[in-house]
Amino acid sequence: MSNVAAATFGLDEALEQLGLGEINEGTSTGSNNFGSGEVIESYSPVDGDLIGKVTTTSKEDYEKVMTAASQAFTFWRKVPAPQRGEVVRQFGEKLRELKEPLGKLVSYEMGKSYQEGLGEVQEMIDICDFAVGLSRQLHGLTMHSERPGHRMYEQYHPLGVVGIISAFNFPVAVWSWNTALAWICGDVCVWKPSEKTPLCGVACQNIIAEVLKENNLPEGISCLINGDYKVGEFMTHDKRVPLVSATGSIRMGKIVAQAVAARLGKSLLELGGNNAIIVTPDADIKMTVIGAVFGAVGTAGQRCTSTRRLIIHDSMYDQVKKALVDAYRQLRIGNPLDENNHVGPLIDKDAVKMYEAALEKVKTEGGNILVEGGVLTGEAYESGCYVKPAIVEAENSFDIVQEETFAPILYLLKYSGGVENAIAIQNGVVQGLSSAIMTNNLREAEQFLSAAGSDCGIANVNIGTSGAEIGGAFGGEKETGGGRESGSDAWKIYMRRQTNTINYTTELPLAQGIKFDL
Ligand code: UN1
Repeated sequence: MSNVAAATFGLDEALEQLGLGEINEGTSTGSNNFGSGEVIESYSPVDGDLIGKVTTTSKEDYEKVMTAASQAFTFWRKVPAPQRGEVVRQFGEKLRELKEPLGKLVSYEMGKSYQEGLGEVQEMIDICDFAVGLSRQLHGLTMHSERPGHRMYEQYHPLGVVGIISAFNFPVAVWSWNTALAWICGDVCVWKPSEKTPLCGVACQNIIAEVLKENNLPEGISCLINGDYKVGEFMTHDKRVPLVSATGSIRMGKIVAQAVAARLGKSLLELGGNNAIIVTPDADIKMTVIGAVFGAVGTAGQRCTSTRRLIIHDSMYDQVKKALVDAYRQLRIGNPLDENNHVGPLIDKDAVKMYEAALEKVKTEGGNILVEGGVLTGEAYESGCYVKPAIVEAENSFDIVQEETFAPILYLLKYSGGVENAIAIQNGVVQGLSSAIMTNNLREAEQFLSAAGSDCGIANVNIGTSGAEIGGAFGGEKETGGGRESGSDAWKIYMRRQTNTINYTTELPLAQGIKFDL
């Protein structure tokens, strides 16, 4: 960032507060990462400037990390869960103190608006609070034994080393969804953040490392590894990692799932979405427009939960179309740290190419461009990553509509007849993450939520597709991967269940009434 801009947005100070102050002069690995591999440079999509350099993890380094993590686990698993919760509480407190600088770094390195950067850190704070409460509740069931004088119950024990592979679009929150739960469950974590947002990874690692140090706890409870998919493969193929939690594309998820399954490990997958909002004749138009626009252009269309399709009843179609086009005219695109702007840049020039290719493709498939897209040029857009959010009238059957393009392109689809027709369109894609219906009609809403309704992991009424709260389980079906992170009982995947049967008599009766006398 230019010196003037850095001063305007307080970026240097933010980096300083996150322990990244010296980073421009050299490389940072984050504590407990022995990085001796190649160097990745992190360029900001906001202004194209180099923010810092991070050393990647070689196979040798990875072995050191795994030794530290495995040793830390033998200690951490014996710490009572509420005490582990206390450490997570302190981590949440540190995040409260550092919310602004971390939100700024997220915004500057990833490109989302500062408001959304702050929201992401808030999501981390929320999951810490949730995990603290949960640390006193990791309960199993008790059952009645069929044998006299026997007691049966189940309990949950920590799993071990949890591997986390996260994407650039939520460079800090998705890590914390996993770690906050894994830590209170007694696991230790090894994290490979996206190579597109490595400094966010180092910043988070610095924060938790300080909490661990203050509590005289082993550093290996939280480990960082850096690099591209090859570094991720160290974990997916490693038997010492019983659970790999991966967020990213469907393509990546299929590779991870197969590698982990080949060694009978567990994977938790949160992959692509192709999220739709159904707009019925009973929809509130104002709410629909706000929900759809935020869903489509928030994070420049790079959320897994971004709204990609609007399925509008033909009786409302022209009205909704007009309202959307009017709303898009008011969007301000520019530096995401400037709070006057609504939309920031895409993550990099490759993402811009994918956006352009998608717009070309939808035209050749017969789509009608309503709000023209395009790459912005000029001094304010010198990184080359700023694009105009586009709206296209299309058909659900178009190949490009069936794909998740990580960019602000909204497809308008029309339906007629009953809500079941809209639901069929909504379900007519391979992804199954988030979905929504805008309606004040109870019958339509309940039909959408019924077993014959939306097939997604998230189904909302009178709310857009993005912006889920941490209290619910987050994830989706079909090619979204089936995993659930964050709230509800998602914690169970981070633990192993053990069924215990205790005999307090002097006899040894066998189950199922089998006789076996000696
Ligand atoms: C993601 O895009 O991977 O529901 C996560 C949302 C956010 C999380 C998105 N709370 O939009």
